[in-house]
Amino acid sequence: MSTQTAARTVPYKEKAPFDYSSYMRKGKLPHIWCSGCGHGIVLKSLLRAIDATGIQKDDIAIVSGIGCSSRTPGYLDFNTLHTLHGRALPCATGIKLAKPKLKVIVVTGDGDALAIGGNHFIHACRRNMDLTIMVYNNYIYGMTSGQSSPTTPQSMIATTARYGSIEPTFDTCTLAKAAGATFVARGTAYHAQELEKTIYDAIMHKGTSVLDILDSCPTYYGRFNKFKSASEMMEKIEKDGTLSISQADKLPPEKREGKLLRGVLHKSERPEYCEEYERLMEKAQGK
Ligand SMILES: Cc1ncc(C[n+]2csc(CCOP(=O)(O)OP(=O)(O)O)c2C)c(N)n1
Repeated sequence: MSTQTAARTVPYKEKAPFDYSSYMRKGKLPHIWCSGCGHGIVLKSLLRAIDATGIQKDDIAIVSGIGCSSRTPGYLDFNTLHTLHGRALPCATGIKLAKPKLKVIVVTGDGDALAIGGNHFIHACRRNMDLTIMVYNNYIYGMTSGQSSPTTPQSMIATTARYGSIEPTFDTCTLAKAAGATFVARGTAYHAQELEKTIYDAIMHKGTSVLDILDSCPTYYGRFNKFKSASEMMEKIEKDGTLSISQADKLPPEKREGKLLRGVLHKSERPEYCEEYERLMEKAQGK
């Protein structure tokens, strides 16, 4: 077999490099994230997805709680709100009710969304308000130095689980679907282009969309659990530990064992909360 690259029959479609800077508050840089952290990759996928929607910056609000991932809105040139730990969703709910025309995107960590904010999370899913909830799932509390979170896998080491966590984990997607979210998907920082498409679909969905985004914290989770490098960690967890739905469909059950699925896992239609609320107000006003 020839080792030469076959002549390219279809020419590359020249694409101008994406201009992230038009969406950034450059004065807020440098960012706080450690080298090897996946949060920056997710930020870039988010910006490309927003750009593809064609929604204007002023028509978008990005809301976060507290944590490394929750620092994202501070770097972005949209309407942004950095709130309290676990309270991104109630604040986002208030914004959406007051300004239903805004596209509200919530950026939250696994600790922020599913531990201290867990109750808000299930009720946001239940209401089906048009919110895009991006859970940056790095299996740990990154900002406060690696305590275990509701997604820390069993037997893995955290600051508060020195001999391995014994707690069963939440599966963000199963939880979101059970609580009533009408769009549930999973992506990873490793599969950045696929993630961009999934974020785009989530933003375009009317109703509560939840994205479980597998991400990495090499500084704490990686170091504690003896991953040799940030890239090894990403490859083992995000690349080898997941399968796209289309890949999984072609595999026998034993080859899918232990792998998390990527892609849109659930999609349904239900009345959106703000539209229902609008109807209720009209009824109350006798219209
Ligand atoms: C009420 C309250 N409790 C605890 C904290 C401390 N705290 C700040 S960030 C954080 C965890 C962040 O973890 P996560 O949400 O998973 O985001 P990551 O930093 O991993 O991106 C905690 C416990 C706080 N700021 N406020």
